[in-house]
This record gives sequence, C-alpha cells and structure tokens, in this order.
Amino acid sequence: KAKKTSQYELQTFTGWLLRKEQAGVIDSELTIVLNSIAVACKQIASLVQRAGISNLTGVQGATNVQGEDQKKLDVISNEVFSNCLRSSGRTGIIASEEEDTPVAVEESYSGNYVVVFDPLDGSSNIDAAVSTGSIFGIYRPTEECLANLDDDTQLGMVEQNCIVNVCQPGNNLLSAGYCMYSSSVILVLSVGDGVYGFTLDPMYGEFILTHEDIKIPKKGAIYSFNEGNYALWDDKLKKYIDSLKDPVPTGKPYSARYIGSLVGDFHRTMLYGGIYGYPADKKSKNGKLRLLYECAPMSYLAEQAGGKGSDGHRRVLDIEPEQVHQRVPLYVGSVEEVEKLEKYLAA
Ligand code: P6P
Repeated sequence: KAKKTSQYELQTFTGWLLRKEQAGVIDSELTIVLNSIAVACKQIASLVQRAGISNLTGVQGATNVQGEDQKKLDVISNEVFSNCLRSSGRTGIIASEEEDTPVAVEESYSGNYVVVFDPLDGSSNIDAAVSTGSIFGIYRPTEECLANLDDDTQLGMVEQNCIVNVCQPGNNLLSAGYCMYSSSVILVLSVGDGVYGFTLDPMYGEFILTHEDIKIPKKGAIYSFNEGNYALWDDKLKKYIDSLKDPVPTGKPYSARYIGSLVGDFHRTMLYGGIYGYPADKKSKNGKLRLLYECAPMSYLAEQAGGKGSDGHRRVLDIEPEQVHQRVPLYVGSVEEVEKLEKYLAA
C-alpha cells in the first residue's frame, strides 16, 4: 500500500504518469493516451453510478457483433472510450468489443498507438448494480497506420491495415489495465514495470495511488468459475474442480467466488490469490472470453504481478490472434493454482 502522507502529498495518476515519463519508462505520447483512458474511465464511472437515475439501465434494443444484447451503457461507454482516444490525437487505430471491425482514427489528428478495449465488461450486471469494468490494451503498430482514405479502392486496404495492426500477441503489449466500477472505482494498470492501482477520490475526481506494485499471492484457496457449466466441461477439468472441493489435503476445501463480471472476479484474484477460469465447453469450443481485449490484457497484468495466464496449455500472451473477436479459454491467477490446473488438463 502507498504510505499515507498528508492529503495533498498523495500521488495522483497524472503525477505517476509524469514520473514514469521522466524515468523513460513511457514516452510523452503514451502518457497522453493513458491520461485519455483515465478520463474515459472517470466518465464511465459517473454514468454507471447514476445509471438508474438517468434511465441508462436496460437494453439499447440492438445486438453487437458478439450477438449480445447491447445495453444502453455499452453503447455510451463505447462512444466515451472512442471519443477520449480520438481526441488524445495519439491513437491511430482503435478496436472495441462493441465495434464489428477496428477503426482507423481520422488523419487530421491521428497518432500511432493501437488501443484495444472492452468499454464496459460485465454490463449485464448493471441493472443489479453489481461490479463492472473497462479493460484496455495498448500496442505499437506492426506496420504504418494508413489514415482513413476516402478512395473506395483503398478502403479495403485501410480495413486490412487495421486488422493487421490490431491482431498482435499479448507479448507485444506496451501497457494494459482495467478500471473496476465497484464499491470503489479502481484503475489498475501496468506499463511493463509492475502493476499499480489508483482509487478514484470522488471528492475531487482524481485517481490516487493506493496499490504500489501489486503481487498476486503464489497460491490461494479461491476458485472463480461458473459451475453452472460443469456438465459441459471436459472430464479432466471436472476432476480438477472436484479436487478443489476435497477438504482432505489441507483440512478444508477451496472457497467458490463468482460474480459473473471478469473485472471484479479478476481484481479479487489479483489481491487475494486463487484462480479465475472461463473454460471451453461442449457448447463454446473456445470458451466465451475474447483474446484481444479480455484474456491478453488480464494475462499481461497477471504476469506483471508474478501470476500466470493460460489457455489451459500455453501462455495466453504467446497466442497469435487470427480474428479481432477471437475467443480463447482463460485460466488466470496464482502461479501454483494455474499450474495445478494445467497438470490436470495434461494428465
Ligand atoms: P457467464 C460478462 O458478460 C463476461 O464477459 C465476463 O465479464 C464474465 O466473467 C463472464 O462473461 C460471465 O459469463 O457465462 O458466467 O455468465
């Protein structure tokens, strides 16, 4: 925990960014992109907390590329995130869970960075005021971003260029993070030198450093799976889950904790240890979560915090995406817990 000093010596996110820039960990452009993401998260936090008052609960009446009913807040959060990134003038391409294909930012004020994001993950929880979150990942382009060309023949080139620049393995991530909208609003991110957490102080709308250098405990007797899918799981996975319920080895079984919101379940796993899993099953051959803007950013953070992110057999960060909305199974959390699961699946 950041040592408590007087109210006005606490480190704000802006101050932390400037120190990272001065130390050469990030450049001034990435500083601006991260600051614009923090602004988007503050705006979404306010929208989420007032959803019931401003009639923003419920469905938009449309479905997204995932075939999911879009909530009003899904659409608005996507616009907030996109607008903040565009107006930063430092992003060249953005890819969102809510958009069919990645989008090139207009030439007039486009920059270089590629940002992938899920603007409001777990939005089905909004109407019941259960935790939700925004997730993001930032890459350098692998080839020069083609600005939006209006010549039709070239539009195909722009779309292809966007997809190539977005479909990168998590190993290439420059930064990733999430903002959890819960009893506290907490922005958690890494720029490659550990994981930091900032709590939003509603008194004056600043993110304050509250978690310096988060480390996931090496093990933890908490498992976070939707066991409603148990009958659809692979037998080896069933054996693993059954083993967690057996009190014999340690005298007591693991605890089950699952709120159906990746950011909330993951944040608890980061701080308390244990394992979060969204397996493949007979219905969903690759599980439910998307590689690009859910599994890779969370696996990057887990590794930066001394934990592990796996698809059951290999590091999530090694997986080369083929499609923007590609799904992969995800097991993430304490090293010893993820490795125990991998052993069961390899048996
Ligand atoms: P299920 C929310 O829709 C989400 O993408 C994650 O936030 C969450 O962990 C998971 O899906 C919940 O899915 O099938 O357990 O309801």
